Amino acid sequence: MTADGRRAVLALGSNQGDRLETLRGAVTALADVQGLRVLAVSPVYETDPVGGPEQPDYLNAVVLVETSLTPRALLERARAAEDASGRVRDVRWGPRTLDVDIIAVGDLVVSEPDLQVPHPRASSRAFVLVPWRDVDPSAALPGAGQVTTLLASIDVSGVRARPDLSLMVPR
Ligand code: A4P
Ligand code: MG
Repeated sequence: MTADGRRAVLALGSNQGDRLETLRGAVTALADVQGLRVLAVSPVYETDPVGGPEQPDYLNAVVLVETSLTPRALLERARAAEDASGRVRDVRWGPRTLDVDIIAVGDLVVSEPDLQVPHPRASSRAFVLVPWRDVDPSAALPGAGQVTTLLASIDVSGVRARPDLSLMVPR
């Protein structure tokens, strides 16, 4: 499917249920969205939970897409993928079957109560930046700088490669 438009970066996280299957389902769900094409999927990392209550480790990955959708339409699709994974929304930063965060959409800036793009916490989150650098070593977070530079000043010790787990770009 073609989807002329902007490059966008989506971050996936799961720490409940069959985490890998959930991430696979999310990539498939995103690939099925009209007006969105999956360009690349990062390696999978197992990560220490950041914030929230005590909770299990996450699997995290990043998906690069090309999309003609607006950030708001992307948010709707992201929420649909979260809901399809059986996610229940209770505690902020609490455990979840699936979290899909919109990290960046081209150079767009959105600042609304329920949608901020670029994602306001991405610049300090190793579980986003490490897999993002893997799929795009020259990536930059609009307003914050090069991903490699951001990574040089944060702790990445809670982010562990899981080369035994992998996601694929759907055909
Ligand atoms: N929202 C606003 N901007 C965005 C955006 N750019 N992308 C709003 C996605 N959502 C955005 O999110 C709450 C609301 O944020 C959404 O309804 C949407 O309107 P949520 O997913 O329902 O709840 P949440 O994820 O608990 O809150 P939040 O603030 O999105 O948390 P984060 O920042 O997503 O952090 N530790 C590890 N190791 N790995 C993780 O993946 N994830 C989180 C969640 C915490 N700790 C983690 C991980
Ligand atoms: Mg979220």
